[in-house]
Amino acid sequence: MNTIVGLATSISNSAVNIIRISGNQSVNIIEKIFHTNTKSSLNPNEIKHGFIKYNEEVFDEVLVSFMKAPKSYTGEDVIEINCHGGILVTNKILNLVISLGAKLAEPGEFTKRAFLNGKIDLTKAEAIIDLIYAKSDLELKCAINQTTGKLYKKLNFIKEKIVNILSHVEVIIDFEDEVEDVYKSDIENDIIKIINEVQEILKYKDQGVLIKQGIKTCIVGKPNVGKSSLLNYLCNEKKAIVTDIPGTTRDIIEEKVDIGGIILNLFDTAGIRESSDVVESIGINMAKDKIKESDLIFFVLDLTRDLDEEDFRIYELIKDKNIIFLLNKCEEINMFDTNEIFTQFKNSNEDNLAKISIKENLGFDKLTNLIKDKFLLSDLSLNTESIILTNNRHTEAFNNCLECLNDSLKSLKDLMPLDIVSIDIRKALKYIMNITGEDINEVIVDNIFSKFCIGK
Ligand SMILES: Nc1nc2c(ncn2[C@@H]2O[C@H](COP(=O)(O)OP(=O)(O)OP(=O)(O)O)[C@@H](O)[C@H]2O)c(=O)[nH]1
Ligand SMILES: [Mg+2]
Repeated sequence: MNTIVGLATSISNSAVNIIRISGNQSVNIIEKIFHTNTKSSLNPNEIKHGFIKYNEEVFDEVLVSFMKAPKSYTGEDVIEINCHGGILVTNKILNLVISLGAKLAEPGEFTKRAFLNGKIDLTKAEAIIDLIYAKSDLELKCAINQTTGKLYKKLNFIKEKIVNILSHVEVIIDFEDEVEDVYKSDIENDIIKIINEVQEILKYKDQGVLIKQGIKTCIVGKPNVGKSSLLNYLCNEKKAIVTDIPGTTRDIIEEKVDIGGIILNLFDTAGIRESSDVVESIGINMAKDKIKESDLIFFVLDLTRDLDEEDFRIYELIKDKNIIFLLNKCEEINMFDTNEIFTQFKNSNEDNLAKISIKENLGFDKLTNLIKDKFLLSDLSLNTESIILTNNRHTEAFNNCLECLNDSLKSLKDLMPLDIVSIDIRKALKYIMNITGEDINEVIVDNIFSKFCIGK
């Protein structure tokens, strides 16, 4: 494999930049350009002070470290040059290293080499991408769990169990006619145990998707209840126009916000009412479409006005969705109370309702808890023991594995020949090995690493 070079830090004017070189030419290249006053050469796991110099030109004063193969991130000889963080100086050193034979690294190429050299499995590599791009505490927690190898250990455990079942099945295949039912029932029990393990891992898959992609949340209500004020409050910025004129918002305004470590993809919509205004009506129809594709609806009601037909009509549009009722402007004189809400809107209850005041910053802790409870995220934020699948590739493979295990169990119960049973168990094993990258095609590997940033 050729030697690669990349910038491990971002290219901007900063205190320090780190240029990383990996491959069997790294030491050769650095020896040509690194000059130090000390007599000893660059030893593994040591940082040395000196200058980058070539053809009498001094490029920069630097610190250089050396990690010798296989004890490095990539498993190859790795050199890191800590240079000053100027864009020009960094680029000059980078180009110098390239001119001496290194190739500019592709995005993710360092980590891909770590994987190909057996330093990490694919789940850890993917966790590193997730860690870099995590947008919320919960997402970060899931990624860290995965980098520590929790998922990998579980996968190995399942793999071992499946291999055991498979050898058991194959040993008795040849003697099938004489095999006593007790052996078959042993196999059946073992398969059931693995099915339970896989189901346990898949338990929080929906939460995983929400943690990674955010909860699509549509703010809905009649005009002037405070929908845009809510969006602005939650994203801590004046993104949407707020006025006391009903019908202010027309377009849908989208913002990502973090509420208590959970990401919401928030949509502010036009207040829904009968309107003869062409532009407003288009906005209202867009709001109705957005409702359909949302995971959660914030139904905003205005406590300073009586409930009316407009509120009831909107409820008809959203009643089958996941709703949180937000009774806004609670710091003012309230024209109705929660009991009236419970009477008028049949899906409402204490667990999906909060009185809030955007003006006085009231009720938002309750709102955070309601969201967590609704999506079973409260347990997860406390319980770091659970494996939460946030990666679609893993979820899909586990689902396929489960299907194969169920098929094998069915064949066994239907008294099918054992080689049929073993085909499905083999397939299940393949899916597990697919997740760790032990059995995976090259195109998928390239695709995974292309999502990395440059220099990682
Ligand atoms: N007293 C009080 N007024 C509020 C509160 N939240 C919002 N308002 C006011 O309510 C009015 C309407 O706010 P908006 O956020 O524009 O309402 P909207 O629901 O987006 O209205 P449309 O875009 O017309 O559908 C503004 O005058 C806000 O200042 C609150 O908590 N208390
Ligand atoms: Mg608005």
